[in-house]
Amino acid sequence: MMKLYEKGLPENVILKELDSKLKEDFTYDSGKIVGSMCTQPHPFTRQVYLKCLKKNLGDPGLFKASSKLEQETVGMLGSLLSHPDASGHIVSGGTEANILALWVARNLARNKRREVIVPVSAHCSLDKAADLLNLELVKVKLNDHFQMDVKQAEDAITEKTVAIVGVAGTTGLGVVDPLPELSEIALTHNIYFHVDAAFGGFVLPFLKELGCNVPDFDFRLPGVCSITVDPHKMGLAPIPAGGILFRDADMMKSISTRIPYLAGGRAEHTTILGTRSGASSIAVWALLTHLGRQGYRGLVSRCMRLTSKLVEGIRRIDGVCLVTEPTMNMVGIKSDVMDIQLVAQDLRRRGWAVSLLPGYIRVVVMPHVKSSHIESFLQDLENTVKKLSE
Ligand code: 0PR
Repeated sequence: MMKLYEKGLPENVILKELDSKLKEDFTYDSGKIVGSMCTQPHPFTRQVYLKCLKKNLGDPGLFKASSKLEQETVGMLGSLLSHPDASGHIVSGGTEANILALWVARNLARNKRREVIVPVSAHCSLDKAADLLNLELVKVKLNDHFQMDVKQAEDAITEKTVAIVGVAGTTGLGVVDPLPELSEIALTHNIYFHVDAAFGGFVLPFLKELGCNVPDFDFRLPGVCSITVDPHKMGLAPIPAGGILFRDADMMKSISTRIPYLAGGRAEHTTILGTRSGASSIAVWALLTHLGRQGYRGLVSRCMRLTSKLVEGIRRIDGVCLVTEPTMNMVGIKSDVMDIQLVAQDLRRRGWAVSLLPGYIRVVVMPHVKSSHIESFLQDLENTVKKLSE
């Protein structure tokens, strides 16, 4: 147990102790983190972040310029997702973004409606949102391509439905739901439609630019009301940096809280947090401006090349196979002949930080993953499979 000392310790002593205490953490440089959606932040963000440590977006009266930069950042994300006039915020992550989307959807419905239709593959942040907002998630089964089943989604609509949520890049497999069809259904039934592109929002636009066949998934779809898109995942921004974008600024009014004692009585919050990090949001602004479309396209292209390398390697190993052909830089590995849980356990023993989802191992080929890491992962996977088949 650690107590608060009466007299503090010198900085150098603390820094040394910190180095030793933090040794237990995995590091991105080690190449062993192959199951995370986060990555080493871009080095340029370090100086920007430090420069802006004091900025508080919760007080727009004091930090007017920072607030303007947040809106410029939202504009850049909006332009990435086919709607430069989108409104929204840089928030603490995909969880907060999803909660905000359902909060808006619930308040816009303003009646006895209580249900939100999501695929079973939806991220657990939506369970948190539902619990907080007193909503009920109606979980729809997946089709053979691990996407939300459109027919079942439509059948699930009742007079209680507040919203439909589709995912552009599922947590487990990076699958994109049939969003054009879901958008149509939402329009026909006049239901709020949210797209969780926390991961895919920084991948799909660039895959498209690289010539891949990517169906519409963003504000191009007329039914889409809001999108989650997280800079602290494939955007390479320091944690915490999520993004929530709304089609119309008016939508956010439904969750607006006036803060009468700030900014001459004009301050309004449309986020969950009050005091919130200007540094995070400004770091995203700087990074988007620095990397541009070209920078992100290069990043995505490299991650996809390494994903193909991983896929080829998995295909060569007897005993394991792909859950499905990857859509983005995320691969599900399963086995029809052995317990995949044991495979994951053995890989962990060998030092690999893989994620285990029901029935498969998830590998996310994030920008910190190098070709040599893929090679050594494949080697260990092969050794593990051999060992378990004996
Ligand atoms: N939406 C989707 C589709 C997600 O996959 C996630 C997180 C969220 C929303 C919530 O985002 P925040 O975690 O930013 O609130 N998915 C990651 C995952 O489950 C979260 C994560 C990230 C977990 C890095 C571990 C890790 O090392 O993988």
